[in-house]
Amino acid sequence: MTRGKFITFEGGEGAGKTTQVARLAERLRAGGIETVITREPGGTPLGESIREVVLGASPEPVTELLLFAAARAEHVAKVIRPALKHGTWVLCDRFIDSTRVYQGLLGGVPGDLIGAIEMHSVAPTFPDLTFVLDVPAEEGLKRTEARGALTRFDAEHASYHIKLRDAFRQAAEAEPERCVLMDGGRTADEIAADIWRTLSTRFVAGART
Ligand code: Z5A
Repeated sequence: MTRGKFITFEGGEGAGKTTQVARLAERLRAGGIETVITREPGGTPLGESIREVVLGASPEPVTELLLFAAARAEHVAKVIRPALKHGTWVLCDRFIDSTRVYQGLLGGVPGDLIGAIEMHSVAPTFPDLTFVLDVPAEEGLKRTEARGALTRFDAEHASYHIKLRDAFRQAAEAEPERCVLMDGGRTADEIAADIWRTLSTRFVAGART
């Protein structure tokens, strides 16, 4: 059985990750590729419980790191790895780059601690491809405000969102083989077409599309 592909979507609030995950899943399924959509924090019953706790409180960055890592370890072991082994493609809304950015680059948790935890909670199941959706902070905020129901992250002031955007760009630049920085300021249709083009180019040899 050919291993499925593991594709993650990253970016600041309102970048359009959830929208693009749904678009890509629809297209893959239409092409006969079994596809699972999942998200972080979450993805398992325990992970969803951790999501409620961590998004509802304001823990220290290191506490957040450990909570996100606990959710991720369960998610990788119980959902992502088995699906990939079965040949299913996995599309995940946020993953390791969110931790590297929010808890690491913005929260000040040392990168070597984050890396060590990844080795035990994720390795060797790293994403094959990561789309980092890049939108100006004010555009992302406008979108989340229009949608309502802000999280404590959304409610941070504008300067935080500018730093957040820069940090995601930095995270993408650190792993250019895996991460593709996408202009998320275009229409959802344009972004979806670009994602499909990139995916087709990357996986053309192994894809069953
Ligand atoms: N977090 C962390 O700190 N560390 C970690 O390791 C992990 C997470 C895994 C989870 O938030 C929070 O957890 C997150 C970081 C932290 N911070 N926040 N907030 P979440 O999952 O609840 O929220 P989110 O990931 O930011 O999702 P979001 O705000 O829903 O954004 P999105 O998924 O990128 O966007 P969307 O839902 O697709 O679109 C937002 C709105 O814009 C919606 O009304 C769309 O219809 C609209 N939209 C989408 N695309 C477009 C385009 N292209 N043009 C115009 N409008 C659009």
